[in-house]
Amino acid sequence: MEKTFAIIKPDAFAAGSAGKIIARIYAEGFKIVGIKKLYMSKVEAEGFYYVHKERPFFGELTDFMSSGPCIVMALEAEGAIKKWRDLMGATNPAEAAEGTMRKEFGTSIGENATHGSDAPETAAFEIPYFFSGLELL
Ligand code: FUP
Repeated sequence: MEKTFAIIKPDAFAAGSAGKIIARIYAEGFKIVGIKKLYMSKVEAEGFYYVHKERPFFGELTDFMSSGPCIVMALEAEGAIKKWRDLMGATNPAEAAEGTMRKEFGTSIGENATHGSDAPETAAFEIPYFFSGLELL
């Protein structure tokens, strides 16, 4: 079983879409092994997205991620990383396939409703960034 890390971003949480997104996660067969609501600080968002620190959108991205509460999750399934990326859809909601989370709940490339780890090394950094071992029992 593989684990991935997911976020219901501040736009989707504020819009009241968290319940629908979590229902889809269960319907697709994931097990939620960790889940909590938190309100990231700017510094915490910068640490989470440090790989993007040289990108032009870094300031905007970390402002958005610290603009309101979100839900962070550790998800488990066979091939969880790709499975959740597929369910999320393309980064830009305008390009995301029908039925994906970003198509359904995202509004722009920045405010795109969900996050998911893109590789095993990323998941290995992202899960413990937010969850202790005890929270994943
Ligand atoms: P993804 O892996 O699909 O989340 O996309 P990236 O890792 O490329 O980007 C991380 C986040 O940065 C995106 F979810 C949204 C934001 N972003 C922008 O705001 N503008 C861009 O041009 C690209 C990404």
